[in-house]
Amino acid sequence: MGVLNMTPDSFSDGGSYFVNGKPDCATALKHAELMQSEGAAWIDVGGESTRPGSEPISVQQELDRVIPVVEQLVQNVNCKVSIDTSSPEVMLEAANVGAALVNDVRALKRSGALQAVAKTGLKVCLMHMRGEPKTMQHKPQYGSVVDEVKTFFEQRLLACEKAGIGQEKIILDPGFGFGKTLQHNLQLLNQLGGLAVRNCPLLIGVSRKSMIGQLLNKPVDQRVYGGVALAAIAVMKGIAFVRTHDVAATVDAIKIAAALRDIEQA
Ligand code: 9MG
Repeated sequence: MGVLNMTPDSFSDGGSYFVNGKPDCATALKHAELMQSEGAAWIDVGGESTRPGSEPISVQQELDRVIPVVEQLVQNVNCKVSIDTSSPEVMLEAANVGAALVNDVRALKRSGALQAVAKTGLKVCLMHMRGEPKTMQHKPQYGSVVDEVKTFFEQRLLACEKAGIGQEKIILDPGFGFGKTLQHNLQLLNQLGGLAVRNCPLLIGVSRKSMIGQLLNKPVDQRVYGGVALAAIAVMKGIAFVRTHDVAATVDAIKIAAALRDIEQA
């Protein structure tokens, strides 16, 4: 899953698809076509930054940033389109113009979000986040991060079931870097195989994140190899989807990891 952030302030690609301070569909489309040619099966379009410390934006701002782009991608790119949002209004509009998945870092906890996904029948990725982006990295604490994420998944699956969202529609994501220290992220990575709940596939997003910076002491623009290594390890541990800014390198690595994972034992 390739990342396309229609934001001026995301930590890695913020402002990349803005021209004269405005979101630009043509630049976004070009980058999506590149990611498709590099092997992306999905493009994840987001309009609100969720980096630590980021400020929320209005629903109208979010709609203006993402809906024209989702529409263009659905019509012109041979990838499925995912909408990265927590706002029910954006979910409904994105579904209207052809999005196939809702990627929600708040796991459909915002008022009306469960109902919006149930109404559209879209697939959904439910991500674990402790707190909100503005404050989530202020000393996050857990008894056992693995147990707490798993319990969270079970609770959100129950909420989805009650809202009429079928289990076959659901992907789960432990939310690397969302209210977690480096130790928490490493514990989750180590125990990825044990996080699966009710056979739902797992997705991870690690590319260019601060855990790579902390481990390698490298700035955002030098974290590709670290992200590729994490993606390969995650695939070896059974992950089904990888969300990444670095599609070409990640696709190569995960093909090799998947071949090794799936080899029949003699
Ligand atoms: C929007 N976004 C940023 N990081 C992410 C991650 O790790 N997973 C998912 N599902 N979405 C993310």
